[in-house]
Amino acid sequence: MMLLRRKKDHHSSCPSSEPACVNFNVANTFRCWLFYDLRSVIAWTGKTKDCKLKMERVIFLLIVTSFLAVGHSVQKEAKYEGHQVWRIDPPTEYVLRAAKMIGEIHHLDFWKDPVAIGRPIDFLVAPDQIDKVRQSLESYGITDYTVFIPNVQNLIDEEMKTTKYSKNKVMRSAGRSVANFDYSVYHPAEEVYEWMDMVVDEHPEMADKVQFGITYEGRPLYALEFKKRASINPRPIIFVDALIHCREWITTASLLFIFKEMLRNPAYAHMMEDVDWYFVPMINVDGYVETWNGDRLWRKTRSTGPSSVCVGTDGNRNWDAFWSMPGASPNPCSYTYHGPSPFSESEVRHLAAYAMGIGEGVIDAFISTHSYSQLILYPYHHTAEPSADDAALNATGKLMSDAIFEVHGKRYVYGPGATTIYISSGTTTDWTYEVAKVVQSHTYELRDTGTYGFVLPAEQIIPNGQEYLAGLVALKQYVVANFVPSGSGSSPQN
Ligand code: 0X9
Ligand code: ZN
Repeated sequence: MMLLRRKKDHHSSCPSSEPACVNFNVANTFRCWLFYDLRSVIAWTGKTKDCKLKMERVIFLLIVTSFLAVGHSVQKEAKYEGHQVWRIDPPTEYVLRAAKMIGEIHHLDFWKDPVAIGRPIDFLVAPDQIDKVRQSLESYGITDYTVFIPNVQNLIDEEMKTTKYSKNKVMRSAGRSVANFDYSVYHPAEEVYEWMDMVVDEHPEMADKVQFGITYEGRPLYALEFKKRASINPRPIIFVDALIHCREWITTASLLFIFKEMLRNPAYAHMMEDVDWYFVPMINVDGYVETWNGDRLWRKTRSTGPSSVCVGTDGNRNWDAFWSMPGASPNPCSYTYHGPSPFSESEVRHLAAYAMGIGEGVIDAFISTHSYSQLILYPYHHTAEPSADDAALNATGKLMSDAIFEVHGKRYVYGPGATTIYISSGTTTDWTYEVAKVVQSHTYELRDTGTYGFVLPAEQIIPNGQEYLAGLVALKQYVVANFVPSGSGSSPQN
């Protein structure tokens, strides 16, 4: 075993000649363990019988905990070993319907839902499902499908390599500032919290951190409010959220970059100058912690009902707007479970109350950030009927999509959620539109279109942030040009 191998150069780190029993402790013993073999350590500490017994007990504990730790990390790291993402390009309605049925039979995690003829369908297949799903597809005569991502675990491993999570915390925190924060890697929840603190510390003239609630597991929910105090009032308000689906890491990462640009890059000073911003970087914090420490592909909240065998509710099906209508599942084990009641989820309920506290019809635009597929979706999501503001929403969709295209040539398709992708009910932006009366309510689906899906390489954070920022600049210009001070005319037309 590697740990027991003697390393000549490090002898000095262990007490050598006549150590007193009182000198040894767990940390010291473990350090010595790295450089000495077990027998040497016992011999070193075993000068008295009493001392030897103590030492043996410590070593036993160390062995047990080491095995537990190794077992745990192996299990965690290997969770998606052999999992594949398969793609079908449905050529007919029949294949589309068959894919939906197969999804239900095998409880598949659709990364891209069956939507329309010619629109790719992506779904995750576990190793033990490969044969069964293949047989199901073949029984429906579907032989034309591709293994789009051959091993999801490889993507997760690559992603982990680029994070700085494993580095020493003290080193990572040293010299931290908004300017030198590393925007090109993903950051765990505690670092996002730290980033928020740095923002308010460094920009007291315009930034406030507001706790608007707590998560199911008791973590604080924070928003950053940016209001340039010296500027004219009232000004338009844009509200941006991220991470209601916690596996969509790019949502938070790109927005940290965007707000840094808006705070520090003179070219974007007008963003803070002309508009008040509300920014919620992590809604589903509990789920986000789970994606870092357990299941990288967790999507839902972490709540459990008293009678439920499955954990979590889909935060984007839990809003009190057309709740439990088609496009949401009553099954607690489903990826789109709508929860036991509207706003059952602490995170969703608090976010809604916070947004409503700003005022009905007061917020000029609300963006809920998701990934992936490169889409700008606006209400309605629960029905294919167009909303009363369809034309205005379509116009801003086009403005934003065109602006995004200019940056790196990425196409973001825009349109009503229900007809552009699929029907879903109880969503954030149907609620912000219908209940909070925010006309310009949009759901962004960031990069990519499926090559990496939810496990987007960190090197794409900044490019994706740059194009999303261009979309926000276009939206901000529209909002400023059409601004009518609150309560007088900026609510939906219905
Ligand atoms: O299904 C969702 O909640 C969103 N897609 S995701 O892959 N990020 O989960 C899309 C919701 C937007 N609206 C409609 N589905 N109509
Ligand atoms: Zn999502």
